[in-house]
Amino acid sequence: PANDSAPSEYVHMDVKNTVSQESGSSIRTNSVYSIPTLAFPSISTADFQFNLDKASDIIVEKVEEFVSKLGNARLVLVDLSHGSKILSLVKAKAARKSIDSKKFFTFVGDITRLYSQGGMKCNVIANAANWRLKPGGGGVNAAIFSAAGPALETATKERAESLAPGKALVVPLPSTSPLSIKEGVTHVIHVLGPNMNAQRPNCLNNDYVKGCKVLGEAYSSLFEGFASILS
Ligand code: AR6
Repeated sequence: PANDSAPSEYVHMDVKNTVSQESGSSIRTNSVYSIPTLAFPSISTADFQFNLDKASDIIVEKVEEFVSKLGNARLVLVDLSHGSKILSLVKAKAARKSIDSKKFFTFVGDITRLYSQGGMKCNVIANAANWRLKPGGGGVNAAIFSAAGPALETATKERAESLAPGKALVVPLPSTSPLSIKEGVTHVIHVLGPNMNAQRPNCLNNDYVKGCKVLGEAYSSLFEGFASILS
């Protein structure tokens, strides 16, 4: 299969819905691809070196808490490779809960190319940001700022100068941004997670009591930010 969990299942599900709702011939109709969807990376687990097992517990807990409050909207955890440990952990743990697999699933792909390469339109994407809300630095932050072009930095600056750990910032993406034009992204939500990497600012020095609290707050802020776009 081309992907980690859902594609064939959810595409089949979408095809059925589309045909019954619209008697449409193409599966690439707007109704299918405009299901409000938040794609998010695993916050803090790469450059910020947060423990994957603990992070996966928090992701599943927060998804379970929010997914039922989001109407027909979907949450999708994204990572770059089929070997992603965080995707495997989250998939396994989510399967043991009664989380609706149409509303939450994992997906392998570049978060800046989910529609053009993965065929999955996600109107909102989350970024694992740095506290200065600056481009670069590697990881998903560098990829998103680069794909979005300078419009994202300008739109971000208009809203905030910095971000505290556990907080999220919703930024509407100008329609001139390549991420809007090519991928259908309307908003980027910057999230700052807890940092366990001594080479990065505000290192928590393995304090996982604090770290788990801050990571939980980060996902709550992210999902509340997504809900605010939907309402
Ligand atoms: N598409 C999807 N997932 C990705 C992509 C991508 N293009 N690139 C990385 N990931 P990280 P953090 C996954 O390090 O740990 C930056 O320098 C990656 O495999 O981006 O929160 C910022 O400026 C991992 O699962 O974020 C901050 O200083 C997840 O995204 C710092 O890193 C998060 O990895 C934040 O570190």
